[in-house]
Amino acid sequence: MEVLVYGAGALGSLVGGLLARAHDVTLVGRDPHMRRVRECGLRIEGAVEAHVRPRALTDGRGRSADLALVTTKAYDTDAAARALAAGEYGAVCSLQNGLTEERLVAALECPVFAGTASYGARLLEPGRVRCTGVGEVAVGSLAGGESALADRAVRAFRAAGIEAVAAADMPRRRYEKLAVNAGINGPSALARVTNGETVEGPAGGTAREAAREVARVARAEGTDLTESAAVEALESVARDTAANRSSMGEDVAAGRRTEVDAIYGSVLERADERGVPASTCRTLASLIRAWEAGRGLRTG
Ligand code: KPL
Repeated sequence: MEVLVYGAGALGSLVGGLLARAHDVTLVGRDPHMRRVRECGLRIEGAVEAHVRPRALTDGRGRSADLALVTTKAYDTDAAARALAAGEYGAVCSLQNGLTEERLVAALECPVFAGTASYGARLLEPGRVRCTGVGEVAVGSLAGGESALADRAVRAFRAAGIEAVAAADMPRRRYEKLAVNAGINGPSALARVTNGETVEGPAGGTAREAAREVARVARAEGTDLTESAAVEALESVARDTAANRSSMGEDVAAGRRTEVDAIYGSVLERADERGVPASTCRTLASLIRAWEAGRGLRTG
């Protein structure tokens, strides 16, 4: 199968690299990482080891593939959508944080799937990615239910040795992932602690309340996610990734823009539309946005 991975950061490089063990893979990312992959291949280390030679491009416009995976930061979704709209794909699947798929649907004519990936990944240096935890990729239709195309994507992941499931309950999974991100990412970035310390330490109450708020928003939107299920998912991810720093924690530590709008913005937009109180998510969003504004990282 031909697969294009748009956004060769840590997760995109790991998933794309693993897929390259069985498929014809094109990574789209930035130099110097792409240059090194072109020259020396991509080395995967840690929980899975491999050395693969995917195609590596810095411009992904006008390409074609059976499947495109979008793994950019959520704030780059519109740029990814524009580039993909200039090409031809059998299906597009997002593996991003936040509720980004609707923006892809608006820009693309091919089927768009939602995906979640619980593999841990860290980019060590150009051309080298570490797998910090073997997880699972879930692919499913945005509206829920079975889909032959999603099944095909799942078979492609499995053929490359990636744990993958077709998720008929994708609407619930998307909100569960959003609850985990809302619970871990903001508190861990503000307190500068690991995922485990976020949920088990003094910020644990804040993390759990943020996850519960997302569950209330999900239910107001017609998706059946209970508060206890959201908290259980939060605790389980925090346990499985206890020693890791969240992506927002890494962004803040590196002085980079965060995914605050895609994570908390998505929650607050829907909470406001439905009249659901979400004071914890609102506070976390305002603090992260204040941090970004103080560093000139916000445009609006
Ligand atoms: O997705 C994540 C992130 O860091 O962005 C996890 C590890 C699940 C924490 O929210």
